[in-house]
Amino acid sequence: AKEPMRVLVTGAAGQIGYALVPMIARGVMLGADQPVILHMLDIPPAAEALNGVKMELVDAAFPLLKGVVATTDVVEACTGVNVAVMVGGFPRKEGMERKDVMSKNVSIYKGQASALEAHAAPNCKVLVVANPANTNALILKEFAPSIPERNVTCLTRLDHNRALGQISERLNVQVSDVKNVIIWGNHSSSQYPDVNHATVKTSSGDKPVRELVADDEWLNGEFITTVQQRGAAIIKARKFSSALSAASSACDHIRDWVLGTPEGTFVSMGVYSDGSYGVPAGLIYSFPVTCSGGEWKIVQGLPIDEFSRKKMDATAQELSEEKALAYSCLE
Ligand code: NAX
Repeated sequence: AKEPMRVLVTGAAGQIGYALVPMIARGVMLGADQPVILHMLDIPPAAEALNGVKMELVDAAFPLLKGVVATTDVVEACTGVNVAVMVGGFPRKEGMERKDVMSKNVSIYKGQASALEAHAAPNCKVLVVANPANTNALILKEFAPSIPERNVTCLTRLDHNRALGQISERLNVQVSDVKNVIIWGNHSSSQYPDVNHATVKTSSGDKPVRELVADDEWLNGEFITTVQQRGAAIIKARKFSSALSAASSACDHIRDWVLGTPEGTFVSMGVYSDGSYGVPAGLIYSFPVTCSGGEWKIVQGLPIDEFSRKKMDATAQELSEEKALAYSCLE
């Protein structure tokens, strides 16, 4: 039998946490043969709720779940973890300035970076979900210099999956037959959902999405805005933000990273830019990646047209501004 892996979920008493921890305990994230020990962190006002989640995990009697740590102590939470899913953060409240929200999150991510650096297992893989996800991940990377930069990522897989979902609905095909959409850039409404390399599996082989949809106006317009604005549409409908889809895509992100992407398929991950595709190095930016042996690699050599170039640059620009704002909070 495999040794259990320790998985940290911060913000575990929140709504994404509530959807995510049972998925992890059922093997959705790391595989049906991989035992797990869950480490759940939240802040003192949520301690009682967190304990309630722990009670439910016990009650669910998950065969793969070999232990649960529920704590408000960041050091205890981070100790020995192999995977860290950072869902906790400070949400933007009505009337708050961008800088104030940024400042709260910078201080949270700076502190949690140090705890992970000092106490996590070597080679711990980190996924930041909490917004502003790319910039929180960047701060975490900066303040955990001994964690390899390739190990710090942020979630844009939800946006990626939303794009697959929109194409599948439009063409009335199975979502599992659609692949290779790309989310470029920030997990914000400036992101660029790109279908130029996406295909659909048909009885006569893989066909380009552009050819099958045959409506560039929709693909360059409503499709993009629907994906960009999907989070807001969910809030409007549900009165709460996306939780089950966020949790599911966080599992997809880690599973593909650890266990690999299928041959010929790429996925979107927010990773530390090395300057690929003319994206400024030193930003956490969402790229198309393939994964193998526990490592991601940016897909190289995709042709980029002028329309895409502009959108990729605009979201990079927004990330550079967020980075500057985050750094100004450190002064
Ligand atoms: P909730 O407010 O339900 O839960 C957040 C939890 O984090 C709360 O229990 C809170 O007590 C806890 N928390 C706050 N500060 C903490 C700290 N310093 N350490 C540990 N825990 C702390 O929000 P939820 O709907 O679960 O969303 C969580 C985060 O995910 C938000 O930042 C949200 O914006 C972000 N999202 C990111 C998505 C993505 O695709 N990257 C999509 C979904 C979601 O909107």
